[in-house]
Amino acid sequence: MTEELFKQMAQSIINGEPEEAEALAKQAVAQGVDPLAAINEGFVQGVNFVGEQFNCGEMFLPELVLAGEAMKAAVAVLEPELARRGTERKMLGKVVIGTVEGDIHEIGKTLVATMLSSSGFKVFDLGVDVPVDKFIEVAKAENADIIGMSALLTTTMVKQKTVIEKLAEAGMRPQVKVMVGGAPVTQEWATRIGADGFSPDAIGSVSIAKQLMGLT
Ligand code: B1M
Repeated sequence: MTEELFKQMAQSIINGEPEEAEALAKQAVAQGVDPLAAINEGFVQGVNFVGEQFNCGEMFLPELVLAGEAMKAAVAVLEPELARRGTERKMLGKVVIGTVEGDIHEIGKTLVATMLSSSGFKVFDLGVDVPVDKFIEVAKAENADIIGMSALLTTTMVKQKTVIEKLAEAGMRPQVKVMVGGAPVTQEWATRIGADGFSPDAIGSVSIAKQLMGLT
């Protein structure tokens, strides 16, 4: 029966139905289903599928956006339940993430943030058009392990370099690791600016973040 519920959960993400995802999450809570299992064996299966389909051109942007929203709706119901049960997921690390200054593209960044958070990272999402100093300020205040920066424009990706330079000036390197991404960003660019990790997609960002934490 739980297997069937997990399948429906994955399907609600694939169909991009935030209301259905929220209802299924509430149903799981009401039935006493382990919220961690609901996230990992239910919803995350759907988001992984959507990400893969998007990467191979079988699904498109609107589906991706809706899947992200559905995922957020489900996690919003399940996170408090995890905390209430005192079975909060093992926290893998703290990530401060945002889209760099001058850039308002938010979809990819939000997907990466959702994937990281669903995988057990504590994520501080600063949103879009994030000033250089804000990344550093929040990373310091929250004692973050990783700063993640998204950039979608060739004119704004240079801000990723500025943040890394300012982090070094603030004496926070190499303790605070840096992961970069976004459509124009490449491994070559990441290496050139001294970033510790790069991922071309949201799914890959989870393995990179785990690597940066020394977990794999
Ligand atoms: Co913009 N835009 N846009 N835009 N826009 C692009 C990026 C562009 C390539 C379109 C084009 O010309 N073909 C082009 C950039 C050209 C360039 O610099 N080389 C462009 C332009 C020019 C502009 C404006 C300047 C247009 C104008 O006003 N003249 C303007 C800039 C505004 C600004 O930011 N200051 C602009 C505005 C917009 C909208 C507001 C209309 C809208 C954004 C809406 C929103 O986000 N709420 C928008 C959109 C939707 C796009 C395209 C069509 C799609 C971007 C997207 O969401 N992709 C885009 C064309 C394209 O990329 N094909 C385009 C889907 C998303 C899931 O992918 O963000 O790449 P992506 O994220 C991926 C990976 O990159 C990776 O994982 C994600 C999931 O797999 N990833 C990371 C992302 N961040 C990561 C961080 C990580 C790791 C991985 O670690 C931290």
